[in-house]
Amino acid sequence: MITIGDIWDYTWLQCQLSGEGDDNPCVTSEDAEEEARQRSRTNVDFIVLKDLQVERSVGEPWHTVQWYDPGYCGEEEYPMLEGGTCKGQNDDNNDDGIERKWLFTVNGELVPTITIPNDTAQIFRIANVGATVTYNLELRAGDVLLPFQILTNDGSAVGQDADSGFISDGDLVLFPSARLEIYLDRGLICATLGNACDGSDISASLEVTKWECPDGDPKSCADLWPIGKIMNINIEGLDMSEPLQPAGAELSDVIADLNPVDESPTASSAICSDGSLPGAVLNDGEFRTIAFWNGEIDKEESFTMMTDMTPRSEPQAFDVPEEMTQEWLTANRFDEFNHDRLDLCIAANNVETWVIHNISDEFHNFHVHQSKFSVVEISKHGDLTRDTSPNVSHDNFPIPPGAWIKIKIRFSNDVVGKFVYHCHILEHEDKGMMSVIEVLPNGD
Ligand SMILES: [Cu+2]
Repeated sequence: MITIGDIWDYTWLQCQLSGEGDDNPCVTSEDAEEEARQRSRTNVDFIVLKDLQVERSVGEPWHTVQWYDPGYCGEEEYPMLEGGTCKGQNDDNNDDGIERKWLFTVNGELVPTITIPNDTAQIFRIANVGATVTYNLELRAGDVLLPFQILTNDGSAVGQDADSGFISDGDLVLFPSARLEIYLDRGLICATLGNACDGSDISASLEVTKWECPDGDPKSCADLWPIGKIMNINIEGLDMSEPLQPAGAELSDVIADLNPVDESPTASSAICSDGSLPGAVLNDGEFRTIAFWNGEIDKEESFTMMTDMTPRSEPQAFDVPEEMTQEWLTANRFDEFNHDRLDLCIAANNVETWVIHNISDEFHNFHVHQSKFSVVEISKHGDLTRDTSPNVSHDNFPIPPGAWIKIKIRFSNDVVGKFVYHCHILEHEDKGMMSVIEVLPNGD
């Protein structure tokens, strides 16, 4: 994983030190000294999640499998993890003479232990760098879910300040490529543990857990992944008397960018690289339409992403494929990624609004290169830890089956050229849920 900059570039505990920003600057030198002291007592660690499917003939070296198999743990609904691999895969008594392991690594290790020293707070920078698996993570101490504060998702600060931090003890749902940064506050954990917090060490863990589809049926919305512990977290000497230390984070200026003042959309005189004209400029209230679809019901599953450049002001009825117009389907449906095909061509120097439908029967997560976006409306959300306030910018966003989201995204002259937008589940994007956008230079 590559990281740029420093967590304290956009996060603080009580106030921002000199030169860091102006959301909440430290006022006195004492404040600044205390802030520096608190930061020195805050560990910042990465949690890099990467799963691997490997196999070998008995006695041969391990190698990764050629074809990824969601059922690699077996056909149980929720196979259990044991020691970071599927339960039972540690026994090498397979009928076909091939040993298999599905490794759920954390920082390259199986079930590593991290210790949070006494008198220390903790920031975890979590990333799902796997290709396909979606993680739903929980922090647990035995049966108790531990609370944490979400600082950022996908590198963008979640709207909050020291008084109104986004506290959660729930699901950390990370689709492929998703990142979350969370803050573990010893006081907050102690408040949750109550009498158990008597100054002795707490054995906590990071667990992959089940997750709920919007309709409550776990099998209805996505592939099912193995569940169980993937990391031990030893919190030393947790003591009730330790104070709360909520953290803050600075909202990115991307959002301010999405709300231009005194600016009218402008057309470009440039021509798209396939010779066509760029899409019409969107007027107030208008949007373009994108849809994820898993192909026709009576055919083999395919992975398709369709884009309609036509400005519209009413969402189309996309609940079932039959309701799509036949001409639009014929013109737009694809079954594999084609990097030569241009799906969307627009002029830069505009804020675009897109409505993205998931008309398939499983989750997809929307991702676009070059620019973050804000989600301004969502039809139904499900059980996802995502701040959907329009003040938060996103890099990828999960869309439940049957749902749609409305996003706003600014394309400046800094991002002209061709790039892609896609579902970030590797199998899906490779098989066609990926489209090419061209942004044409426009004005100055
Ligand atoms: Cu997908």
